Amino acid sequence: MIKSVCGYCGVGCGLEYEPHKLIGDVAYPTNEGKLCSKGISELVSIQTPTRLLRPHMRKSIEQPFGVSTWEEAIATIANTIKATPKEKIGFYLSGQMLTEDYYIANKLAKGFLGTNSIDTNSRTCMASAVVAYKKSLGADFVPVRMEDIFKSNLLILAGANTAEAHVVFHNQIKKAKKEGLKVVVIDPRFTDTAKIADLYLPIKAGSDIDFFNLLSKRIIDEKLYDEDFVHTKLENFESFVNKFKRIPTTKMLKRTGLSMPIFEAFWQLYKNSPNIITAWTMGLNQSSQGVDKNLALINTHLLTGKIFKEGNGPLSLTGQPNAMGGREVGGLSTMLAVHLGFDEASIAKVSQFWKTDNINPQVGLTATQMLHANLDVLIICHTDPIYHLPNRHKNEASLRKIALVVEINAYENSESAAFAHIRLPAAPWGEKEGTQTNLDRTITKQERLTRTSIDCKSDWQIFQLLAQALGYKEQFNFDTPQAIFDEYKAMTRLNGYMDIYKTSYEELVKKPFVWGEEIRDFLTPNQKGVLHFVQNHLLSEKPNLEYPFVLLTGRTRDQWHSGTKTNLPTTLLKYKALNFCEIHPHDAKELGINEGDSIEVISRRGKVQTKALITPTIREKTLFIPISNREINYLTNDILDKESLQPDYNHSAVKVNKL
Ligand SMILES: Nc1nc2c(c(=O)[nH]1)N[C@H]1C(S)=C(S)[C@@H](COP(=O)(O)OP(=O)(O)OC[C@H]3O[C@@H](n4cnc5c(=O)[nH]c(N)nc54)[C@H](O)[C@@H]3O)O[C@H]1N2
Ligand SMILES: Nc1nc2c(c(=O)[nH]1)N[C@H]1C(S)=C(S)[C@@H](COP(=O)(O)OP(=O)(O)OC[C@H]3O[C@@H](n4cnc5c(=O)[nH]c(N)nc54)[C@H](O)[C@@H]3O)O[C@H]1N2
Ligand code: SF4
Ligand SMILES: [Mo]
Repeated sequence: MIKSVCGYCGVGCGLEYEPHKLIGDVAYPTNEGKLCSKGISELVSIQTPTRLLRPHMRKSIEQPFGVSTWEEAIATIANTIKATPKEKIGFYLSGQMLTEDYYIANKLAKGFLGTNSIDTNSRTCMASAVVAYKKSLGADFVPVRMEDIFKSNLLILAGANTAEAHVVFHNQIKKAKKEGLKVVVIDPRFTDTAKIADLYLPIKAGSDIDFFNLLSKRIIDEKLYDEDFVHTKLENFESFVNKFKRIPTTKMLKRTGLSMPIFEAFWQLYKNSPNIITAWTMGLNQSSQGVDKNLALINTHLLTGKIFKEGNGPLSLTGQPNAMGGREVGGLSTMLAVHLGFDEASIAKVSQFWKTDNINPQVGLTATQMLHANLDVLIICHTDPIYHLPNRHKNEASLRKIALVVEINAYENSESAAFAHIRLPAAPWGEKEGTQTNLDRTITKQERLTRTSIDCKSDWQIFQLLAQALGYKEQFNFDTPQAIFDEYKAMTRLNGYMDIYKTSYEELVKKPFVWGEEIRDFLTPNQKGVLHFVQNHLLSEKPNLEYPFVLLTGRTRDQWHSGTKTNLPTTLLKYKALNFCEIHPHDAKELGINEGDSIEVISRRGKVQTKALITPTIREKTLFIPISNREINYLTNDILDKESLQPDYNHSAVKVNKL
C-alpha cells in the first residue's frame, strides 16, 4: 500500500493505492477516508489512449507533427531561446504543477533567463484573492482551515459551489451541519450546494460588493464591531466608518436583487452567530472587481474581529491542487520567489541564494497579457490557455503569431495543441512524485504509483533539461524531486513567516505538514489589518436589448475543466451531461424554447451551440454553461480586474436563439 494525495482539486484528499485500486485514506485529516468520483477514478486517466507519449515537432502549425527525440526538441528550444531577447520569452504554467516543477521553472526564468514573464493559469483563478489577502492581511495567507467549520456556528458560501467543485469538503460541511453549523449560500443559481443551505440568497451576478457593504454598514450601525479589536488591531477604522455614512443603501439592496426580508433573515442569523467563516471561490474572484469583492468580504471579518480565532475567518477556497504551492514558490509574474517581491532587498536575498546576478526588477507579464505581448517564444506547461482564456477568437489570432510555441502536456488532445510547434510528453499524476499544498496550507507528498511511460518525463525534469541545454548545468543539477524540495525549503527561510523549512521529505512521506500554524496575527509591518472601502463601479459588460442575458460559467461535479483526464469513454461516473445551458422557464417560454432544444448562445465575440436545460434554479435573464463545454470562451469577454488582472468570466452579455 502506498499513501498519496489526489491531484485534482484544492481539497487535496489523502488516498491509498493498493495495486490497481485507490481508496480514501482514513487517517488523513481533510477527507477521513472519503474520495469523490474524480479522485477514485484518477488511475483510469493514466491509461487512456489519448496520452501524449513522444516528443513531437513541426516547422509551422499548418504542417502535421512528426515524432522527434528529446535531444532534438530540447536543443531546438534552447537554441531559439539563446537567439531571443529575454523580454520576448514567456512561461505559461499551471496551478496543477507540483511544487518541485514550479521551483525549477521559476528559478530558470526569473533567476537565470532574466524574464519575470512566468505566470500561471492561477491568474484566471485566484489572483484576486492573492491581492486582497495582501492588501488587508499583509500577505497572501489563508488565515483559517477547513476543519475550522467544526468550531464555527455559521458558514457563508459566496460564489462557491462546493457540492460540485470541492466535493469532499462539502461532505464535511454536511457533517458539521449535524453538529450545529448553519450554512448560507449566496449564488445567482440555486446550486446543489444551496440544497443544504439554511438560508439561500439568490443574489444578482456581480453585486457581491453591494451585499458585503450592506453587511458592514449594519455591523457599524448596530455597533456589532469588536470595539477593542478595531481600535488596537486595525489601521484605519475611523476613516472607514466615515465613508459608510453616506452610502446609497436602498440602491445597493436593489442591485443585489435581494428583498429586504431575506436580507433581514440573513442579518438575524449573522448577528446571532458567535463564530463565522466566509468562504468564496470563482463567483467572487472572477470579476471585473474581483479584488474589491474579496476586500468587501474580508472587511466584515476585520470589523467583527472574527479572524485569527478558531472557527472564524475569510476562507478562500482555492481550486487547483497546487495553486497554493505555486503561490508559495513564487510562480506568479507579480512576485519573485517565496512570497518576496521585486524590491531591492528581496532581489538581493534571492540573488545571493541562487548565486545569480540576472534577476530583473520589473514585474513580468501576466497569463492574461502574455498571448498579446508579441512574444517570440512561449512555453506552456500543464494548462490549456486556448481553452481557458476569455475571448478565444482573439487569443487564437495572437497565439498564431508566436514563432515558437512549446506545449508540455501529458495528453495529446488539448485545444492549444493546434497552435504548438513542439509538444513534449509529461508524466501525469501517478507516474511522478513531488509535493503539493492544498487550499488550507497542508503540504502533502504525491507518490509515483506506477512506472513512468518510457518517453515521458516529470515536468521538473523537462525544465531542468532545458536549463542544462542553456548552459546552467551547475545550478540545475538535481537528481530527485527531494533534492529540489531541500533547496526550496532552505529558500523559505528568506521569508520571515513561511516555516516550510520545518518539514522534510522523510516527514512528508509519513504525514502532511501544515505551514503557518503559528501565525495568529496580521503580517503587515505594524501587524495591523487594513480596511479598504470599496464600491461597486459596475464595470462588467452590461446586458442590453440586443444581448439581454448574463452568462455564468462554472463546474460540474465529475468533470475536470477541459476534460482531458475526465471526459473519457472509460469514465463511467457521469452524473451530469456535458452539453447544456441552464435557462429559466420564463425566459425559455418567451423564446419558445423547450427542454432539450438545440440553441445557439451568442455574444459580441462569438457563438456556441448547446442544448437548453430549463430550470427554475437559475435567476431570470441569466444563463449557465459548464466549462466542460470546450468552446465556452468564444463567448466570454476579456475585461480584467485592474489590480489582479483576473478575467470577468461570469458576466458576459449574451443572447439566445432557438436553432
Ligand atoms: N468537479 C470539478 N471540481 C473542480 C474543478 C473542476 O473543473 N471540476 N475545478 C477546480 C478549480 S480550478 C476551481 S477554481 C474551483 C471553482 O470552484 P467554484 O467557484 O465553487 O466553482 P464554479 O462552478 O466556478 O462556481 C462558481 C459559482 O459562483 C456562482 N456565481 C457566478 N457569478 C456570481 C456572482 O457574481 N456572485 C456570486 N455570489 N456567485 C456567482 C456560479 O453560479 C457558481 O455556482 O473548482 C475546483 N474544483
Ligand atoms: N469561462 C470560463 N473559463 C475559465 C474558468 C471559468 O470558470 N469559466 N475558470 C478558469 C480557471 S479557475 C481555471 S483554473 C482554468 C483551468 O484551465 P486549464 O488549466 O486550461 O484546464 P485543464 O483542462 O485542467 O488543463 C490542464 C492541462 O494539463 C494537462 N496535464 C494533465 N496532467 C499533466 C501533467 O502531469 N503534466 C503536464 N505538463 N500536463 C498535464 C491536461 O491534459 C490539460 O491539457 O480555466 C479558467 N477558465
Ligand atoms: S474532493 Fe478534490 S481532492 Fe478530494 S477526491 Fe475529489 S477531486 Fe480529489
Ligand atoms: Mo481554478
